[in-house]
Amino acid sequence: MYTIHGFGMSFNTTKVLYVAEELGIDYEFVGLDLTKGEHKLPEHMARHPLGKTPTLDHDGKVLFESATICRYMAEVEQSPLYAHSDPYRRGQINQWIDYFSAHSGRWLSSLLFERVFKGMIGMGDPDQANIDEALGFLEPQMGAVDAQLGRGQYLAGDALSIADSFAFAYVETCAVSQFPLDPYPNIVRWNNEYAGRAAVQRAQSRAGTA
Ligand SMILES: N[C@@H](CCC(=O)N[C@@H](CS)C(=O)NCC(=O)O)C(=O)O
Repeated sequence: MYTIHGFGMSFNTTKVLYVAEELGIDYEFVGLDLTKGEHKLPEHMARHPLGKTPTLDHDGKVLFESATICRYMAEVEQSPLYAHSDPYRRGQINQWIDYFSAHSGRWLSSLLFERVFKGMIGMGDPDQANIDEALGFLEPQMGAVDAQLGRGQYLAGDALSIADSFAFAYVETCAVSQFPLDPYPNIVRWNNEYAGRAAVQRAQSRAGTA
C-alpha cells in the first residue's frame, strides 16, 4: 500500500498524485496543512528530515523528494510510462524530469511564489527583480520545451511518460502566475490535452483542489 503525505496546493505534491493516478495504483493521500505547521509535527519530521512535503510510505519504506517518489512508484509498477525495458527512452524521460526540476520548474516555482504565494501567506508584495530574473530564464527554457513538443506529441517522444505528469504540475501554474503561454503553441496544445486527462481530474479531487 502506498501512502502519500502532501499539501494539495503544491506542485511538488500534485506531480506525485498525477503520476500515481497515471500508474493506476491504489494509494491513500493524507493532506498536511502547511499553513497550520502540520508538516513540522514529530510524525512528519520522522518521514522527512526537514519536514517538507511530499513524502511516500510504501509498506513502511519511506521516501522523500518528489522526483524520486515518481520514479520509484513507476519502477515498482514496472510501468511502460517509465520505459523499464528501454534504457535510452528511460534516459529521455529522466532528462525531462531533471530539466523541469533544474530549469523551467525552478523558475515557474519562483514566479508562483512571487505572484501568488507571497500574498496568500502575508509575505508582502511581489519583488519585481525576482520576477524579472525568473522571466529572463523562463523565456529560452520554455522555448526549448516548445521546440521539443513540436518534435513529438509528448516530452519524451510520441508516447506519454511520467515526465509529462511531472512537467504538467509546473506548467499548469502558468495561468495563476500570469506567465503567458501564447508564444509557445506546442506547450499550449500539450497542456490543454494533459489537463483533460482523467488522471488529472482524479488527482485534483483527491487533493481537494478540483
Ligand atoms: N525538492 C523537494 C521540495 C519539497 C518542498 O520544498 N516542499 C514544500 C512544499 S512545495 C514544503 O514542504 N515546504 C514547507 C517547508 O519547507 O517547511 C521535492 O521535490 O519534493
